Amino acid sequence: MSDYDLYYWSVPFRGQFVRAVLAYAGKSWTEGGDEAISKLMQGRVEKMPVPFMGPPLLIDKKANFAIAEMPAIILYLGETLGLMPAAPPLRAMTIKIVNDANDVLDEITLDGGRQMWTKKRWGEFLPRLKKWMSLWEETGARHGLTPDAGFLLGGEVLGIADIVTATLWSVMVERFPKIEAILKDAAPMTAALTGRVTNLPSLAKLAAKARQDYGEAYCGGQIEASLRKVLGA
Ligand SMILES: N[C@@H](CCC(=O)N[C@@H](CS)C(=O)NCC(=O)O)C(=O)O
Repeated sequence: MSDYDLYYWSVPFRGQFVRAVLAYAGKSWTEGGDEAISKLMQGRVEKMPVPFMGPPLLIDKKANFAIAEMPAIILYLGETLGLMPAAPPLRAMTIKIVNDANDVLDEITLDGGRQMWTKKRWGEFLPRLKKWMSLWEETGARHGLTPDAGFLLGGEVLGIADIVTATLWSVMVERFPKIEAILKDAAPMTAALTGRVTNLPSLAKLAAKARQDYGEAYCGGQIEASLRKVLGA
C-alpha cells in the first residue's frame, strides 16, 4: 500500500509541488486520476475527504488525514517529513515562498484561464514576471545563496523552500524555453539553485516521469494553448 493518495490532474502544474516533496522524502503515493477528481469535485461536500474546491488534495493514509490547498498540503508534508526549518522566522519565510509560488501559478494562467493570453497581455505581464524572479533572487542573496552553492533560506540543509523554488521554475522553464532565458538573466542564482535541486536523483526521476506521463503539458487547457501561442512554444 502506498503512503498517500494524491488527487491532481494529469499535468504537472500545482500538483507537482506535492509530488516533488513526496518524491524527495522517498514516499510512495497513488494518483487518483482525472476521472476520480472530477467525481470528487462534483460530489456532495459532505462526502469529500476534506471540503475542497479544486485539487490538489492529499490523503495521508496512515494518519487518516486529508488536506487540500497546495500551501496547506506542503506545510503538512514539511512538518511531518522534517523538511521545515526550526526557527519561526524561517518557517514563516518558507510558507511565504510557497504562497508566492502559488501566486505565480495563478498569474501565469491568468487565474486559471479567466482570460486568455494575447501578445499585449503577455508584454504587460513580462515586467511583473521578472519582478517575481527578482524576489527569489533577492531572498537567496539575503540568505547567502551564491551562484554555485547554498540554499534559498540559508542553512546547511535543503528544505521546503528549495524544493518549491526548484519545482516552480524548473517545470516552467523546461516547457517554455523563452522563460528559461528570462530566468537566467533576471535571477541567475535562483536558476542555478533550481538546476542543483532538480538534478538530485529523486527529483530528476520525478521530472522524467512527468515528461513520460504528461508529455509537454504544463497546466493544460485553453490557457496553456494561449500561453504557448504567445511564447512560440
Ligand atoms: N488555491 C488552491 C487552488 C486550487 C485550484 O485552482 N486548482 C485547479 C487546478 S490547479 C482546479 O482544478 N480548480 C478547479 C476549480 O477550482 O473548480 C490551491 O492552492 O490548491
